[in-house]
Amino acid sequence: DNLLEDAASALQNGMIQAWFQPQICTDTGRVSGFEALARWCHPVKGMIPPSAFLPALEQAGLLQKLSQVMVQQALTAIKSWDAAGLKVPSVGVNFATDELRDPALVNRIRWELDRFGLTPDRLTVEVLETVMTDQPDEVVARNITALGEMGCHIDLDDFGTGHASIASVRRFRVSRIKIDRSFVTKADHDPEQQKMIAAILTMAERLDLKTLAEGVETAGEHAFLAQLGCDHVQGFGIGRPMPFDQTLDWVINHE
Ligand code: G
Ligand code: G
Ligand code: MN
Ligand code: NA
Repeated sequence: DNLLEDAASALQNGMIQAWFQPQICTDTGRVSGFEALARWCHPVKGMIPPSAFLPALEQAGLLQKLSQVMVQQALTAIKSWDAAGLKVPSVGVNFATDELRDPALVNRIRWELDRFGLTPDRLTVEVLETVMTDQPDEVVARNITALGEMGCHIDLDDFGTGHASIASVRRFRVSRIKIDRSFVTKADHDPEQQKMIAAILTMAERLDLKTLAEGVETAGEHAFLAQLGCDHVQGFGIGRPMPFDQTLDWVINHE
């Protein structure tokens, strides 16, 4: 249909862009990274969110092309921040399970990093918890492990909503879990939320996993998470996803 064709040509024509949402280290208050999020800037309809066009790209078989574009834009952003003397350790890119099935994925990412002259630790690969079942797809498992061994950070996205086994979290060398925002909402005053977050943070610490809380909207939530030792925070209360050209001022004003 129309959306399918439009989304495909938007991707080919560079109309789908990475926006960047900041992530903060709770200890130092400094920027620890950005998450790259796809945005379709439509000339007539305005900004179209991923929920509206990801299924179309998937149907068109273009998810691999999307992650290629997102990685390139993420690495371009890092080069610009570096050139401006801003410290942004790493950028996260989201990978759908289908994209992780690509046998050429690891070589392509290695090639892109080389081309940009960047070390693998500058790229964080975000994978969904649903990928990490007890019987993961062999290619997917091999790709994630190889990316981790190469030196990329592996973020487990939406943690707490899926069914990742602890065994697979370790086997895949996950570096950090992103605690889903459903746990973070009202975490400054709701005792049930606080219990679950405390349990997740304790588990992560015992397993040597870093932690990031998603969907942090209030100063109270931020303070509670910092107090419990959550390593990083991300959310509208810190900064909304923004186009690249706003990120430099954002980092300068923040630091
Ligand atoms: O940006 P927003 O909150 O609307 O994102 C909605 C969903 O789309 C999130 O689950 C996010 O992970 C996903 N998403 C955003 N950008 C990308 C992308 O470049 N690739 C993939 N596979 N998913 C993305
Ligand atoms: O699934 P993933 O974590 O990749 O999705 C990230 C999505 O969450 C993005 O679409 C982003 O716009 C959204 N998001 C980020 N911070 C907040 C927040 O503080 N509140 C809400 N409601 N959504 C957020
Ligand atoms: Mn994500
Ligand atoms: Na998430």
